[in-house]
Amino acid sequence: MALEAKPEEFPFLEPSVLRKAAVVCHRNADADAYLSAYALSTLIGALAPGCEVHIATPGGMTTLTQKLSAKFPHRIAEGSGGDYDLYVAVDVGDEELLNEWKEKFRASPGVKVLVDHHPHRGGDLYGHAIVEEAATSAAEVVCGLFERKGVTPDPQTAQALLEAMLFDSSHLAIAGPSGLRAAVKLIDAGADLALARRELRSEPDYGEVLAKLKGAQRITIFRAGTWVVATSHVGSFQAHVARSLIYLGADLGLVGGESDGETRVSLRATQRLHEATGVKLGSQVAEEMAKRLGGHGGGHATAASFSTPTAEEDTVQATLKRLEELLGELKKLD
Ligand SMILES: [Mn+2]
Repeated sequence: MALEAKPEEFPFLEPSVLRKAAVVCHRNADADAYLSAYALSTLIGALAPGCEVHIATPGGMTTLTQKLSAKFPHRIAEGSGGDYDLYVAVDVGDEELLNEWKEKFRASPGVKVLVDHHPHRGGDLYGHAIVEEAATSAAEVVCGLFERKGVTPDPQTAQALLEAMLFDSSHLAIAGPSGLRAAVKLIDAGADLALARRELRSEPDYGEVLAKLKGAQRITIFRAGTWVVATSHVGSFQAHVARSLIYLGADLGLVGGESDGETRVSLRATQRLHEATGVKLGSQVAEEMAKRLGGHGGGHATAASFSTPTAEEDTVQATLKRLEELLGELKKLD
């Protein structure tokens, strides 16, 4: 079990001996992961000026992140060469999402820190964990670290953090008081809100549009009491389609898909459903299903996913059974 660390003790080793650090994002880095890593790199640079910092993006980045990384460029770690004194995993959630870096963490004698807003599920991979589940982005946790270390982010870093925060908080719509306060501080530090909004806008991705429209065509509707549950299946973009089901008005969306012999299921729920029923999709559905069917998964109360080698149809049926345990009988609508 990682120690719940005191943020003011970051980076948990004497800055003067810190020569090389790696900040590692979750697989297919999103804007929150990459830009939080970018900001952590400046923080490490401010605390340990001689330190060389690499960012690692196992399995690459999303299209939007690629665009943002051109504006916030950073040295990217190549392959698995070299060892580091300090490893910081950021926005990772499930440690499986570190890909080959998980083994690198294990094998290295360096200091390993987790900075995250996803719940940390034990394990001994990290020596120190700075986790704030109430934060709506990893960037918000990183902002707190800057503050606790008495470092003011430079305008470019403030911009990166604000964009990460907007990206992960539906443009602050779901941010809490501390997220809003952090956003204002970043603006005071030189970040431009209008620019951040513009830069997060991306060209529609044809594959994503197609997946969402096909997903809508294939909807099956269930009711559990007054709750509306919608399911669908697509080969990719399951998370986007699940979110679309919520936009269309479902209280809970479940989207399955099979690729490379693996079934992926994404789940989304409204805040209203979570508050009224107490159901947490991450711990009570995604993690539970991964345990029952083999595989891995997790997430937040209203957004979660899992993958399993079990066939898609069996997986979806078993997940609907699990939802019945939590919400009551599901009646299929014709
Ligand atoms: Mn995040």
